[in-house]
Amino acid sequence: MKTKTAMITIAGRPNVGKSTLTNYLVGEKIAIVSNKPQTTRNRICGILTRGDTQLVFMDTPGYHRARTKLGDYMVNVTRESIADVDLTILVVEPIASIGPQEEGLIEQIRGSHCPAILAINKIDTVEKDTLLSVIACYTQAASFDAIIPISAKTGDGVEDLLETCGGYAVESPFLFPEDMTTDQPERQVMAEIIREKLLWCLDREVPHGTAVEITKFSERDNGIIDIDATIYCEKASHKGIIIGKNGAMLKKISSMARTDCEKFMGTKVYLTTWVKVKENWRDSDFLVRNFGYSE
Ligand SMILES: Nc1nc2c(ncn2[C@@H]2O[C@H](COP(=O)(O)OP(=O)(O)OP(=O)(O)O)[C@@H](O)[C@H]2O)c(=O)[nH]1
Ligand SMILES: [Mg+2]
Repeated sequence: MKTKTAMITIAGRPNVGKSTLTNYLVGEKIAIVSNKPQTTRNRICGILTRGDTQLVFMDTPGYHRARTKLGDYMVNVTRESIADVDLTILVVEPIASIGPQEEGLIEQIRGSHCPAILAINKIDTVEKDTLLSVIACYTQAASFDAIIPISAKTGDGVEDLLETCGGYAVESPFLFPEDMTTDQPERQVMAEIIREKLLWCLDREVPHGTAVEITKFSERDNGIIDIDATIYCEKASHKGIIIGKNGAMLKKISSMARTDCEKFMGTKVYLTTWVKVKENWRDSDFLVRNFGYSE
């Protein structure tokens, strides 16, 4: 069988729904999602193989003005992911005005000389008139190969998007096994699941200043998996918030995380969590790298 593949970058400002879209495209939850900006910190690869075509989607951190070393890293990941791919999907909110983040990304896409399409997401939240004005606004601003309105939440338009993506596939052997949906090691998925629950349960700077390290990941003879995880935060006061009164918050976070870890692993998981402080780690080159945020 002659096979085809395409490397496709999914870019956009924070919180537009890139990770939600990635999950919908590959049909499995492989990227964490939250209602807070800057959820994704690394390039997350999502793979979809259908018939003779393999599409490799790269979910990227939301493009923003970096204020920490971690932010610098995230913005760099996005920048590098746009260069040299078969296609970039720029995901935007259904808003008829173009912000500096979109302008910056459009500029980079242009510089890459790679094809790009626009996905206007969250169309489940707007009226048709608004959508038309968004389309008009972006049509004027840049020349995309296609503009496709979608809802990553309901799946509306996603099949259209997939079909369009397929058109950019080029003859090549498959890059990953056919049943693979992500290239992330299981450990990393577990750490990300815990970070997602931190984002869901905590407010303001607290979850943004966390990093999760899996210190133990082992399987018993009966299939049960033991996971030890350390949650790092930036301040002693944050540690108190994460643990909560009588440990209630940490218990809630761990229990939510365990449910998802079990779903992903397909087996029973024992999860033990600790909280430690690493003062302002997001501004330390060494610690940012140490927590896995490096090329
Ligand atoms: N109503 C609606 N909400 C959506 C849709 N897509 C995503 N969302 C919501 O938008 C929020 C952000 O989604 P994410 O997928 O985490 O966004 P992201 O672009 O990956 O964000 P970063 O990783 O921070 O850059 C979440 O609350 C999602 O549930 C959509 O099509 N419709
Ligand atoms: Mg994301």
